[in-house]
Amino acid sequence: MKNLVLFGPPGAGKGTQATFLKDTYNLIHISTGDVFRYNIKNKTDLGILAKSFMDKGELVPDHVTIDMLNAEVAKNLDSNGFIFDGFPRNTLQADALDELLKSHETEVSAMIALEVDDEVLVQRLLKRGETSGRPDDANESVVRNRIKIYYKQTAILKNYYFDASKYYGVNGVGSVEDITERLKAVINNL
Ligand code: B4P
Repeated sequence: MKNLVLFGPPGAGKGTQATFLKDTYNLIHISTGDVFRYNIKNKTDLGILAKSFMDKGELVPDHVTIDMLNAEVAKNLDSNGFIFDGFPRNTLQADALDELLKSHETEVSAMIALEVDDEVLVQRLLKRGETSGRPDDANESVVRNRIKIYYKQTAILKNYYFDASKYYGVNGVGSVEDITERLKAVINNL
């Protein structure tokens, strides 16, 4: 199995790129943000809980996110592998992912990080907020809070995967097509 962690701050383009990579490599794309948004739209208990955190730009509690991720993986065990988009977001989630994959006799193949300056992130997210209807993109202070939480809790994961010789950084600024090519160059060499 090929299991890729697509990493980067909010608005780095993880979801955008995963859409292309999943077809190229025939992988299952799991976006924790998308699964939460689906549940919010359908007003499930999980969605109601997640919304109260997401609207403020905060992370949804770990046990909820990890249980949800486990369930998504369990649905697709016959696949070629996964693109994890938006997961893990802290070391507890990274440990949980290692454990989960180990229980299925596989592991993370690589973490590929999209590197984008903060001001570019803010502009991208506010632009999306003009049309997306996403409350977490609509307001500059919420967008900046998401970036702050990324540096406080998530960015540390770079070391986690670097120490395991699984970290690859990719320039995330440029056209969507150019960035896809940069990512493929990394994946093809794994
Ligand atoms: P996510 O859904 O993961 O969203 P994201 O950080 O906004 O996005 P991404 O990097 O995928 O950006 P995208 O391609 O969309 O998280 C949302 C919330 O869910 C979190 O704040 C948290 O509350 C919760 N959550 C999710 N996972 C969690 C977890 N594991 N634990 C706890 N809570 C969790 O791109 C952004 C914009 O940029 C788009 O408009 C796109 O069109 C544009 N763009 C992309 N590439 C571009 C390029 N090359 N040039 C110009 N614009 C570009």
